[in-house]
Amino acid sequence: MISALIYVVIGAVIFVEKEMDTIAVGRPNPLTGRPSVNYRHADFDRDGLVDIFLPDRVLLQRGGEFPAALSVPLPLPLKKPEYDVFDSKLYLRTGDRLEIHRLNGMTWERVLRQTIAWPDLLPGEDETPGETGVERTHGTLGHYLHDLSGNGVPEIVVPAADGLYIYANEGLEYGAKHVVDVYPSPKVIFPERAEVWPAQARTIAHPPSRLRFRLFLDGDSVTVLSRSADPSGLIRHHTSVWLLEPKRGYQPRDGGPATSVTARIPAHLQPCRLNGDTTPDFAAVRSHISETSPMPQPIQELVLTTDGGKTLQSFRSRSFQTLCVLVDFDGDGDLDVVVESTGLYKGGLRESLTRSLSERTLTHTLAIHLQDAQGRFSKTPDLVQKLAIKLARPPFRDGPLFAEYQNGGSVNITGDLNGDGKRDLVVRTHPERLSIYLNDDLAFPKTPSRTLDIEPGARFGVADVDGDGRSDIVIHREASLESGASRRTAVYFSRRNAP
Ligand SMILES: [Ca+2]
Ligand SMILES: [Ca+2]
Ligand SMILES: [Ca+2]
Ligand SMILES: [Ca+2]
Repeated sequence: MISALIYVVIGAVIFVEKEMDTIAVGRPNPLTGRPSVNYRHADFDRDGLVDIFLPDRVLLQRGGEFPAALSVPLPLPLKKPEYDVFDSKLYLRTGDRLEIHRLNGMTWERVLRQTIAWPDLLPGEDETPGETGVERTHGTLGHYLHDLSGNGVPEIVVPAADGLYIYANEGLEYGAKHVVDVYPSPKVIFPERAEVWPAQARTIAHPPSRLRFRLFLDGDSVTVLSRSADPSGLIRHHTSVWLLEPKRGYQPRDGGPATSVTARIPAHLQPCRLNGDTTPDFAAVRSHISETSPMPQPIQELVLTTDGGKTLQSFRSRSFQTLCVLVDFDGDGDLDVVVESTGLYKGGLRESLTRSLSERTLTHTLAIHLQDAQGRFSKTPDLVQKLAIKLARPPFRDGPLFAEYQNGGSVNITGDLNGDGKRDLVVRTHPERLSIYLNDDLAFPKTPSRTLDIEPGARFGVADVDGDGRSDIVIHREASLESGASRRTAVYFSRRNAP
């Protein structure tokens, strides 16, 4: 990790650049705006500063920096352990073993090592080496520690085919498992029609059953979300909330779960959380090519409901795929709708073609529809920002930059760069420039607050790398095979510009 320092000043924000090749930031979840990252945060050395938890090492923080000398490899007793962290302690689940380590200075001190019979892997969980045939030697970051009993010591929860396996800490070690059955009943899938002739072809298939649901743990409650199909092709979502009783072997409280069922909604809508109330929300974004106009045009449509499917709201725009359609733009805790549209197809066929063949600048519009306290999204946008995105060549002849634009990779509204709770905008407005627009009282300035340089071949992401509540900008430069250089990642840490 080479640490180069570049200070870039924008208003109340300074960017400090660091080379951090171990950090990877991918596309955000389009329905939450949360970036996908290869790390988590935890304070392993208990100094009150957030450290970076990677699948093979911990990067300790010292005053906003992650010095190379304070990169601590994770203990690796066997191949592929699943790591988790609770209260600064590192847990390793592997083979038939559990270990707990604590960081003492720069060394891991083992505080527990015991054998445990873990349940068999669920079908579909991969145990085989990757496609390259090279077995992965480092571990993965898991989420199996949950403090169900609320006593400050986590239970280990592992979903298995026959129920939820819960292992509780019983003083020195983790004790016997408790199998808790909170799963919905499996549905029978009827087999294809069987041949009756010739006799050799006759077989009786045992109808396979299928179980598909989602589980959420929160304190001592387990929420199970499952769906049932309707002859109409629509779907009902069922929610069961079980309360576990740690004192009774973690069995669910008598009287069964609290249940609710949604109205019938289109099958492609996914459960998500759009606001803080207890009614489940659903949303989906879909893209298709409209053939009704002389020139085929990309259309994106967002459909969502915040009242359990009773009413649907939809937003449709002429747009390629966008990065994210829901973010909490104003920081009130409720997600707001982002509608982007491209100016590439404006006007008639002739104008669109001329633009594709000869113009290097794309016009792009971003519109925000805020969610109100009743869970409704405003019909007319609360904010409209027009952007000009310059490519290296006209779209028809452009390569990677137009492809990036079509993938939604040029415009990112998921970050909060100055930590005020309001989303800020990062746009590649030029092949070699990122423009940053700070959200000032729910408005963006016409010209960027500041710009950062970026190579044409690099891609950018936005995520809070150091866990200070301010999003940082991450630039990944792809490796060039000829030069033999490995991928290089620069993190532009957002810092408060102290007067
Ligand atoms: Ca720390
Ligand atoms: Ca909001
Ligand atoms: Ca902000
Ligand atoms: Ca940050």
